[in-house]
Amino acid sequence: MALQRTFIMVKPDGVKRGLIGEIIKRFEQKGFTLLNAELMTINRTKAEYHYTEHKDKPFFGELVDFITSGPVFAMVWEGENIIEVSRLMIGKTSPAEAAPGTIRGDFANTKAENVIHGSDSLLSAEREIENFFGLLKRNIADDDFRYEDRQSM
Ligand code: IDP
Repeated sequence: MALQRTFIMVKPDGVKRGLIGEIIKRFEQKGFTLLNAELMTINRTKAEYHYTEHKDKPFFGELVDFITSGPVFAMVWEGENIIEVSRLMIGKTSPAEAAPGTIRGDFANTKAENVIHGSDSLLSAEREIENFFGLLKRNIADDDFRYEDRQSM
């Protein structure tokens, strides 16, 4: 088991549809710890850097247009094997393949506007957290206020 941090973002369609609370609820119920969160509208530079691995894909322009079209809810979550587990909770990219019970399986209708982003590796998580929150910004959650502590409250 490995304690990991990941970057999770409710995309503009998810924010507009009022899914922030539902998504936070699922991550909290799973026992993960929210370390930082902010509602923000990102510029094209931040969006292009975030999706840099897709810069040569035909849908890149459309993807950057979409992700900058309204506020996103950016979050840092921590938990055991959270990179792999959160990807399972999110579900496959395409709504036709996303299993019922996953976030995309339950809420997404299109491949482009699919409600939520989650880092796919430790390296991506580190890069994405830095892009959205910066290296120096302190985590909001206190080190001594973790899931384990809440169990006894
Ligand atoms: P992921 O979000 O499940 O990791 P990626 O393949 O990394 O999926 O793609 C990043 C995002 O790009 C997707 O979540 C989706 O919003 C968008 N995207 C992926 N494939 C397509 C496509 O074929 N058309 C339009 N948008 C796409």
